[in-house]
Amino acid sequence: MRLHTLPLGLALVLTSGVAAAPHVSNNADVVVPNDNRLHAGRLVNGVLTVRLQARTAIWRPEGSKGPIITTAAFAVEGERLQIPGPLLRVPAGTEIRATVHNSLLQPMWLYGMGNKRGMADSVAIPAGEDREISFRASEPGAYYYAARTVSKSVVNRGPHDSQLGGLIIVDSAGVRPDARERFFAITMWGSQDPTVESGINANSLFAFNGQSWPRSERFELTQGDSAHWRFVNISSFDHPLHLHGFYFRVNAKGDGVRDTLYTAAEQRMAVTEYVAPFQTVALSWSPDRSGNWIFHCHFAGHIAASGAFDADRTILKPHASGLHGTNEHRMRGLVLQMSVKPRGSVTMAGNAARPIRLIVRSKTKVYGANIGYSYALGGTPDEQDTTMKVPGPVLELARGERVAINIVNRTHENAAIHWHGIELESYSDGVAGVSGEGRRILPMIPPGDSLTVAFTPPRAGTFMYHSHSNEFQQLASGLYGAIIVREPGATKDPNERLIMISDDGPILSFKNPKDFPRALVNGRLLPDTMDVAGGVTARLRLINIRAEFPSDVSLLDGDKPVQWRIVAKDGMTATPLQSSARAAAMLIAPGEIYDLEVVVPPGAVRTFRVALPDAPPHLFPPTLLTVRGR
Ligand SMILES: [Cu+2]
Repeated sequence: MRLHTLPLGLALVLTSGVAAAPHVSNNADVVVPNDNRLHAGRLVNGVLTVRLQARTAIWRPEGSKGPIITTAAFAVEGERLQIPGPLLRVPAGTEIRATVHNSLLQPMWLYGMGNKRGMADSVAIPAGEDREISFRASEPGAYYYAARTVSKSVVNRGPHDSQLGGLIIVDSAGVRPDARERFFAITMWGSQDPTVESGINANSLFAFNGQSWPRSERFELTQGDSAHWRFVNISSFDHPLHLHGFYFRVNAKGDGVRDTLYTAAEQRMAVTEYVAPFQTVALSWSPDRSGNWIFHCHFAGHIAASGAFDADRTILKPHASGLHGTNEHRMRGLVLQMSVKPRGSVTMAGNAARPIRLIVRSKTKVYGANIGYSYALGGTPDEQDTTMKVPGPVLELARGERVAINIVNRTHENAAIHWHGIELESYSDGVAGVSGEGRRILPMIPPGDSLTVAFTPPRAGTFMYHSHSNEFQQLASGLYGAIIVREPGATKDPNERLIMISDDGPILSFKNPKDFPRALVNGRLLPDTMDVAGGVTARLRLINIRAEFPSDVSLLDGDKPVQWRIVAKDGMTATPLQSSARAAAMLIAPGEIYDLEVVVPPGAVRTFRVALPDAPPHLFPPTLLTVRGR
């Protein structure tokens, strides 16, 4: 089963929330965020006994200053409610005997507690009643339980039901669990607000373990440590999870029914991993550089600052929402911060660096009435071009050659640039208020100002740069470009081509998915024909930097996918298993990068198709690029 969110899904989720009757709570229960370090219940002689209860309470995912949300959640009976719900963690083979009490005013359907696991099991619990559930946790892995009341589907749950769920972690029998391993539930709360243009209630937000940035958990690591993180996505949305500065290894992936632990040959390295609703993923990574770093969802709306959805996008004036008037990055939602202490002395690279001047501009009435942005290289004719053309210039870098990039902000608001996928020093990483260490923290670049950052790319491959400020608007409206790092002395391969997928302007409203921006390919809705040498291997460097949407991409002969090979993912050389020839059709999420090899015979014509997943083509026309073998 493939589950996506999608624009359509979003509309559905928010709509299903409107009809939800508010549950009235008799007590002043306040939810406790659950960091999933302590498990619930009593384990005796291979049986875990636990009593759970669903109630309604107040949730403050951003602490005492943020939104006050009333929602249903789970508790250990008689204790305070938790988001996510109490952790059930047992060795494989354990029998779990749960008594679940439904203290809500509606009947509840509970999923994931049963021998079949995931959506395959459900139990109905009438309002005010108990059910006893017994099942065996037979297979090691990460799973979930999740419930719905007024929502028709547990996958597309409305706001009131959206926090009804928790993690089930099954450890291998006889193996001492790794105490360093951490577990994260991803949840979302959101509802409609028909009085604002975006249609989204300004309190809508996403959370890791019940907390939204800047309240989400902070991690202290030391250079050379390793972190082992499992994510269980019990939100109705997909999330491309992105790590700054380092690669992570993907160790396991699951769907709630089965958790597949990868063999050494199946493990893969990435900086962005796409997690569909009710999927699970196990990642590990090791910081070999010190400083502050973030791990976040690459959907701009899932880390959007308060006020971002309904900002005025027509006037070149910083508005009053607080989006721009700060030296910090006012993200919110799915962001974790890690601070890595140096081990021993820190050696910084020298100052000799190739200078690059990168200018950031903005202009009104580029996307209809709305502002457009673009990058231009200083000293090139593009600097005089005021059409705000996209993508930005390709930055051609050499492995091991230090570059010093002077970022010149000629826009009307703060600027910050992230060098996505590059293993660099923290300060240069581009997250204002976070990147850097000690007292040397990267600031925002205010309008009219400039800042120089330097880094030495250690790896040849395809990467990108993009805005890390007001992303919900700036990513969809022009601030992105490719980085190609080559081996020292290597010249451009005549058979390589760049395919960059982006947005044709900002998302103004979620009310009508038909109004969503379409996908641009290399800055065009109707891209020029791309000629490649016939009969020889061409390398396609494919990047998705849409703000909010994954893309189904395929290379078609007529309507049938041809074969291609994935030779790199996120700039890292692919494993032998990844790079075997396969049908040329896959999903690429925002923040993902693939290098693909394909052969187009002489005289043959292929179509590179970029479509919104699971969306009817007559409402969401795909963007088509003709590729011709010469
Ligand atoms: Cu997300």
